[in-house]
Amino acid sequence: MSEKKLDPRIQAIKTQHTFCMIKPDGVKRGLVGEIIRRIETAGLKVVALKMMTADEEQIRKHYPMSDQAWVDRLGDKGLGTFEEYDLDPVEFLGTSDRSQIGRQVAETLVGYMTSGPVVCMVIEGVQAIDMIRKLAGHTLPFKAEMGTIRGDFSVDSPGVANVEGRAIHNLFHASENPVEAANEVALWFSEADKQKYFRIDETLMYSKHY
Ligand code: 3AN
Repeated sequence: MSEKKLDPRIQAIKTQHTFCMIKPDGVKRGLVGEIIRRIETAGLKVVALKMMTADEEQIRKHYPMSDQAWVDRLGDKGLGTFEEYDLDPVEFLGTSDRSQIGRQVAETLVGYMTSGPVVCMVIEGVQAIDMIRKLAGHTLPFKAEMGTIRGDFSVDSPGVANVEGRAIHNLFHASENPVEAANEVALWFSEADKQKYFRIDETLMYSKHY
């Protein structure tokens, strides 16, 4: 069976696109090459790539900051952290209101993500969204498994970050699901930015033609 005759649903799984980004701490620590190496050697294809310094407006679009449910979810995570460490959020953040804490955490994300250049990428491959999330590891560095980007190269905890009023420095962002991936790819790249090419190893890795 030739590639062209593949069922479109299967073709969509094989060529799934996801968005990922090396955050300013990853760039400043000289980890650009290492992170891209991990993505490529896993068998995933970089189809668009750029380095830029994002402005506030772009980051406010990247994180759904006008979505109250998203802000509240972030607030809940922050509150959960204070509970876990037996700390009083009012003492450190001046409030225990989930929405207010969510807003505060969201503002720290804007500051962090605009603090230096980032490297943005569109990655293509078999179940690329889940593959890149797996390579990234857990959001919180101290929980990220060894062997993942965040587990191997970052050490930070929300217990420290929230109290210090800053974002968690976790090096890398990756879209979580197909809706998020589609939105983020479209936010950071145009259709023309995405390249089509064959990798020499792709037939061997995920094709009948080996
Ligand atoms: P991810 O970036 O891994 O998809 P999300 O979507 O759960 O993680 O969270 C978005 C961002 O919010 C994270 N990148 C992180 O900077 C921040 N964040 C997540 N959990 C916490 C937390 N417990 N305390 C403070 N900030 C958090």
